[in-house]
Amino acid sequence: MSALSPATDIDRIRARCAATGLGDIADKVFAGERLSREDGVRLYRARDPFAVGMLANHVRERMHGDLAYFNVNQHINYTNVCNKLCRFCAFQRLPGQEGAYVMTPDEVATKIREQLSEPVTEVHMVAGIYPKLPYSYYLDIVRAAKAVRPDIHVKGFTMIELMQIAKRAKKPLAEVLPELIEAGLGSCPGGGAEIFADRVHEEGYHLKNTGQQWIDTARTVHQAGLKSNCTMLHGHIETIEERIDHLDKLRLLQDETGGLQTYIPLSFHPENTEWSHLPGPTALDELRELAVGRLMLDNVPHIKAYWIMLTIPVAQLALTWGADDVDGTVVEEKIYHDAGASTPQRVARAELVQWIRDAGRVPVERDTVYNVVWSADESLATVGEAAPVARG
Ligand code: V47
Repeated sequence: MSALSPATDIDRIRARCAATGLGDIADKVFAGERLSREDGVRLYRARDPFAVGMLANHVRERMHGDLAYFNVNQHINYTNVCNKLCRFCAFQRLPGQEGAYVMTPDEVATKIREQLSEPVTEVHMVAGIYPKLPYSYYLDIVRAAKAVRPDIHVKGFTMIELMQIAKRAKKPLAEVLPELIEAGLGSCPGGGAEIFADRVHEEGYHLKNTGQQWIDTARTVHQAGLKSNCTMLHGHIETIEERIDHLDKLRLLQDETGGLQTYIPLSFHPENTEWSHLPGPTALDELRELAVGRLMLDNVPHIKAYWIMLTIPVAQLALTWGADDVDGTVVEEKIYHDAGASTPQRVARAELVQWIRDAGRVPVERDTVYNVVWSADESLATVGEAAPVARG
C-alpha cells in the first residue's frame, strides 16, 4: 500500500467523487480546505459510499502514511450502578438489582495486579453514575491503580463522571481536576457524548448531561492541561443533520482548545437495551461514519476503529476508510458485551500486530498520548519523543 497518494491516485479519487456528485468536495479536501456542514450532509447521502471512503483514506494517508496505532491497555468498569437510565445502555443496573456491582479500590488494584506480566501501559477506567460513591472513592481508585503499577497511564472518567465527581466534591471541576491529576489521572476518555442534539437527549437520555454540558466539561478538562478523546453514538434515532451538528461542535471545541486527541464513532448495539427494536448500524454504515469523521474533523489528529465494537474484520477494513487507530488489547469489556457484542474480551498483542499487518498497514504501539512505544517501522522514535504526525 502506498503511504501517500501519487497524482494518479488523486485523479482516480477525484473522478470517482465527481461521478457521485462530490467533485467539489474532493477538490476542497485535496486543497486542505475545511468542509462545511452542508458538505458533511452530502457525504452521508452520497450514492457511492466508496468514493467517500477513498477520500477519507487519502486524508488518513496524508496525515499518518501507512501507520496504524494500537496500545496495550486494560479496561476497568469499576461499577455498573447508574441512575441515568439511558435507553441505549445495557450495562446499567440500579442499586441492589441482580448483577449490580461496585469494585472497591482494592479490587481495582487486584485487576491491575492480574495484568502485571503483560506490558500494559494504560488503564481505561469508566463506569456508571452511582451517587453514593464519595469523592474520596474516585481519588482512591486512581491511587490504587498507580500504587500497583506506577508507570501506568490512567485514562479515566467521562465528562458525566467528572460532573458527578465535582458534585460529590462540592467544588468546581476546575478545582477537582488538579486533585485527580495529583492522584494519578493522566487523561480522559471520549465516552458519554452520545448525540449532542437536545431532541435526542430528551428522548433517549434526558437524565444525563446535555450536549452543551459535555462540551463545557471537556473545555474545562483541556484547560486543566489534560487531553481527552471524543465520541459520537450513531445508528439509533438520530438524523444525519444531528450527526453533522455533533461533529461540527466537536470541531469548534477543538479549534478552541486543541485538547482532543482521537475521535471514536460508537456504533449503537441494541441488544438488551430499551431500544432493542432498532436495527443498529450495518458494517457499511460504520465504515462511512469513520470516513465522514475523518473528513469533517480536520483538526483532530486520530480516528479510532474500536475493534471490540466493530469486530476485527471491520476494524481491519476501517484502516482504509479513514481510521488510523484500533484501540488496544482491552482484557475485559462490559459495556458492549452486555449489549450483545460477539467479539472476544481481549486480543493478544501479537495478534493485534498481525491483523494490522494483514490489513496492509504498519503497526505502531503507542502510549495513551501517542508517544511511540514500539514500531514495525524502525525509523520512528520510541517513548519520550512524540510520534511524527503530519496534520492534514
Ligand atoms: O459512554 C453505551 C457508549 C461508551 C452502548 O476514549 C454504547 O479511547 C453502543 O466511550 N451501544 C463507552 N454504545 C465506550 C467508549 C470508548 C470506547 C473505547 C475507547 C474510548 C476512548 C472510549 O459507549 C459509553 C456510551 O457512549 N455505549 N451503551 C450501546 N448499547
